[in-house]
Amino acid sequence: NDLGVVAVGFSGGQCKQGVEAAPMALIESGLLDQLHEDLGYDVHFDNAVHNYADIIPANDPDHRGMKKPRAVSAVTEKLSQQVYDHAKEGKMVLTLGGDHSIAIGTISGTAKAIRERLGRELAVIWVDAHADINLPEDSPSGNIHGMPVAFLTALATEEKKDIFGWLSKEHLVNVNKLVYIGLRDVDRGEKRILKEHGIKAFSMHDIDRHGIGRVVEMALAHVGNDTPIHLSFDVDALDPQWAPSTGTPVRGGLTLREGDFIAECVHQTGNLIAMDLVEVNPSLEAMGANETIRTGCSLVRSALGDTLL
Ligand code: DIR
Ligand code: MN
Ligand code: MN
Ligand code: MN
Repeated sequence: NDLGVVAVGFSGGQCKQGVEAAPMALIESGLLDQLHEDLGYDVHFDNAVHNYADIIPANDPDHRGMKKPRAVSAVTEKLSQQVYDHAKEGKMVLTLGGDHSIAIGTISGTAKAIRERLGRELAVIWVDAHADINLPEDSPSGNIHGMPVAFLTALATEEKKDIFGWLSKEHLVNVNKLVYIGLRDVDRGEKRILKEHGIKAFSMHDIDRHGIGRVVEMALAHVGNDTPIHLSFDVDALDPQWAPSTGTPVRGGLTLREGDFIAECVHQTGNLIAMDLVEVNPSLEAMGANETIRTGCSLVRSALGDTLL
């Protein structure tokens, strides 16, 4: 029951300071102790929140509209290796972000490890208010946390080695192994991509219509019941009532129980191999920071097997 934990104090995929403080806040609130004491994991953690200061280039002009492209590329390339090193040994991997651009590192790392260990393709369940699948040219913001899925699926590609050119075939995820839950703020170009590629997506409308139980059932059916799953959880999938301290809150989101329920069901498949928890920003809506951190801890515990009874 081994769990590798990577704490990523990185905020360069978007413009607001503060997400880099989330891993320490989550850990200080006792998350890793709970995973060990209550859920029985052997936690492998290097006791460091990585900020990658030594590999972030000083000169990093915009490229194809992307902001801080070399910084995000360098950090995610390094993170990819860290996550791979855990996953190739068969450990479950928990990554605490950081903004969602770090998923370029985490998912590329697990995708490669799963191919090598099991000869399998990875499935990704992306729980988020946003689709994070903008092509650089279509992005309204230039923030790379709105683009990770585009790079991970090779819908966006780039030759330059120092701007995601390091991503190779073994790092990538097939668009038909991807499923979204919680969407409610999707950009025009993203809607086109989702349609064009027939990407499975459950919006808040679908959750209202079918209920969370049926939606999770459909999402897991799409993934298939013997496919390794990487759960990438953006805390802004939850309604701001439950997660106010995040960079781009969107009203009309999941309740805490709906978020936990998704995580619990993914755990129950027995196929979860990695989870990211991202976009907790304790410096925003400081009044709600504790609430948001509690929410983040709850989501992680649920995904890692906390049971209510
Ligand atoms: C928006 C916001 N779609 C963008 N994305 C966010 O900047 O590309 N993702 N906030 O989490
Ligand atoms: Mn012990
Ligand atoms: Mn989001
Ligand atoms: Mn996101």
